[in-house]
Amino acid sequence: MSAVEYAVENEVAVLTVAYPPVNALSLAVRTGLAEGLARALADSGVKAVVVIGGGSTFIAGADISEFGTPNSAAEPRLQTLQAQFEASPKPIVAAIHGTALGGGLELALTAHARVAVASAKVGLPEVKLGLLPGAGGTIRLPRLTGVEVALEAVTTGRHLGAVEAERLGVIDAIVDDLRAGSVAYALKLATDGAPAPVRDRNDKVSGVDPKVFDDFRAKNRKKWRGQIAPARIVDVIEAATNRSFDEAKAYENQAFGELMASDQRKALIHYFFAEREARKIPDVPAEVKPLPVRKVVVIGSGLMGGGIAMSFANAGIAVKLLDVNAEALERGMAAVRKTYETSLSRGSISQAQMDERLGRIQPIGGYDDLGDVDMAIEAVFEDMALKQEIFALLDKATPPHAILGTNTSSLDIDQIASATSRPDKVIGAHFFSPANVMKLLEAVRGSQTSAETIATVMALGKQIGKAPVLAGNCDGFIGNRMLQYYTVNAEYMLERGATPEQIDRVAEAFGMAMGPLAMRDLAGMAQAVNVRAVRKKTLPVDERMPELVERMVEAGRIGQRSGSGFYRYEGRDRLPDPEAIAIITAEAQRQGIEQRTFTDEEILARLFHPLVNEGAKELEEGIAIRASDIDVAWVNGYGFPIHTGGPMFWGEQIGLDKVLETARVLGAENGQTRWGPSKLLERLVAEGKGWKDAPALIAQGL
Ligand code: TC6
Repeated sequence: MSAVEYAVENEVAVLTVAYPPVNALSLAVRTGLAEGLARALADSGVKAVVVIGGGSTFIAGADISEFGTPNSAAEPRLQTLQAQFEASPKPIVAAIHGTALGGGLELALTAHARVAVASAKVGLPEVKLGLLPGAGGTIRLPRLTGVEVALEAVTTGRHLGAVEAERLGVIDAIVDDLRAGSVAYALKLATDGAPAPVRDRNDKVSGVDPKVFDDFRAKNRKKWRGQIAPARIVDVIEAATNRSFDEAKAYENQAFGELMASDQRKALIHYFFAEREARKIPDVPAEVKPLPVRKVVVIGSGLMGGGIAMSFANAGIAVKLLDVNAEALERGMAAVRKTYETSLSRGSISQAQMDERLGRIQPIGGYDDLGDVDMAIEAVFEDMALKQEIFALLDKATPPHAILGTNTSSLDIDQIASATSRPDKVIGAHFFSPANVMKLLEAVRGSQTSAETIATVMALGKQIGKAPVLAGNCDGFIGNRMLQYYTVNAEYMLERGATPEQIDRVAEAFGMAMGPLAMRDLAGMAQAVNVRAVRKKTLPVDERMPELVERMVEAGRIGQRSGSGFYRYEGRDRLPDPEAIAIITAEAQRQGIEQRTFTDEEILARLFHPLVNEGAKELEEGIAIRASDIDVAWVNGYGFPIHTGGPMFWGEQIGLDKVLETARVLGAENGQTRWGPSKLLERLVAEGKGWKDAPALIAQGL
């Protein structure tokens, strides 16, 4: 069957793209469209053409899975098809529902007009794949919207709703009945005459002050740190204003080629598929259907509970926010309201949206009224006895089908589940703070968690806009288990002579929003001392916990809020502080550690290689299903730079042998039990293999 169906309706040829799931512009679709257009042009009974998507969407872009294969370069290429669209003597209308993204929108920009339903979205999200819109999007979009809108839209890759897109000139008309409305619109163009192709509309790209581009670059420099694509996008949009269309197009082709060949493009496309792959669980077959979740109860109205409640309310799911402490509940609801008010004042939500979302959150003071919930998520502090008590209450108060989730970040899921009569329905649902913002949802399976419970939480995660990842039940699960190696190692390096500025500068240049020591100052040190006191008791005998945080606290330097920690602060500015260095040096002397200098390269290795080594241990133990799941967790939960693809992808790119070498050094320095090399890593390096070979090696036994 052809990927594009041909029909004629009221003298209009309707080309329906039928290539699930998202009608991506594979060779089959491009061929079908070229053939359909040729047929329509040859058909004397046809006056105009409509291109529409079959199924749930218009064309969601180039076929990403085709990149780098012979098909992507085979004719008709997208640009050939676009030239045919623009040269068509019969007007062409793109009829848009669902999403018109990337190459899909770029194709629509070569139609004579674009008609959409109000729920449609359009955008050029290539930047998120490390690319730029290489099929003329960078130089056609500003011809419709003007340069400033195009700069913002293409460098962020943001989806524009149809109503906004109509106001900006991208969409020509919004209709209720897409097919009929587009056919009528196409016929009208055939009768009245079609507008000039977008490529020939020059008024919005003429006489643009070059300062606009310089200002935009300067404004975003920090935000784009480490990324290549956004700056190249600005270059090409600028070219659209000071070169002819064809010259600018040639420049766009060149820049697109450069980005296509870049490591960042590879990493970001790895990430795109990783996020989707993470939702597929090998022992949860597709036949296991998720249960519908219409109403949720969140237990605990602190920062975390409130954020979780907002995540559901924002996605249209009704929530009860339960706290037995009336005052805490009132404070929690006030905090939720305040967060919405901030969003309202920034213009990111409307008053109506705020009212609607707040209206979905119902504060309740006890367990009497939970007969209608499909899921509960407990978000109280980390105390096993308290959690067990709550789960026993939930087991009695919620209907038998309800899933019981815990937001614990460290406790044993099975022990929590043992307080209920439904351990198959108990699961970890670990959100990251602030939960209404952070995308990671770490689902944690206990030994009895059922396939249906897992399927439900993974689907629900996607529904509320999170990136769900399934972890096994161990201390720290996937993400926090790795985190200690990053933060603790920063302190080992301080003891050995690196400075806080140097460590943070290396981490930030790599792409972390904030280096580990500035982060420690921001989070505050007092709580870290308590956490460490507990952790110290479980450390293996060959390991010593650094005590710099303790020394800082003793000196009254408890972090940014106190004005000093590893740095001193003037307002929000962090400044190097000789006093902090003196404390570090004294502690190094006390421990008998000889200080030395570090190169940036060594700091980078010591900060990030241990993550990869620990990730490999998680694979060995079955805590993470695949290396790419760890990437998804670290990008969304810990701000690991997405343009590296995540720690595991990055580790493989730089060479697993290097990671192994660092693990050997750190094992010798810090204790083999936890810091020494993963067996899996050793095998992969010895056999010259990569993460894709890990499952087979693990199955054989390491
Ligand atoms: C471009 O156009 C460059 C042009 C330059 C000129 C050459 N290709 O996300 P979902 C698959 S670059 C191939 O779960 P949703 C996806 O892997 C492209 N496959 O669904 C998944 O497969 P699975 C610019 C694709 O409803 C399935 O479709 N375009 C593509 O939550 C469902 O995906 C973009 O960057 C694709 N382009 O969201 C858009 N897109 O079921 C990228 C999706 O086997 N796509 N798949 O796991 C998206 O943003 C979202 O997929 C969505 C649908 C909003 C279209």
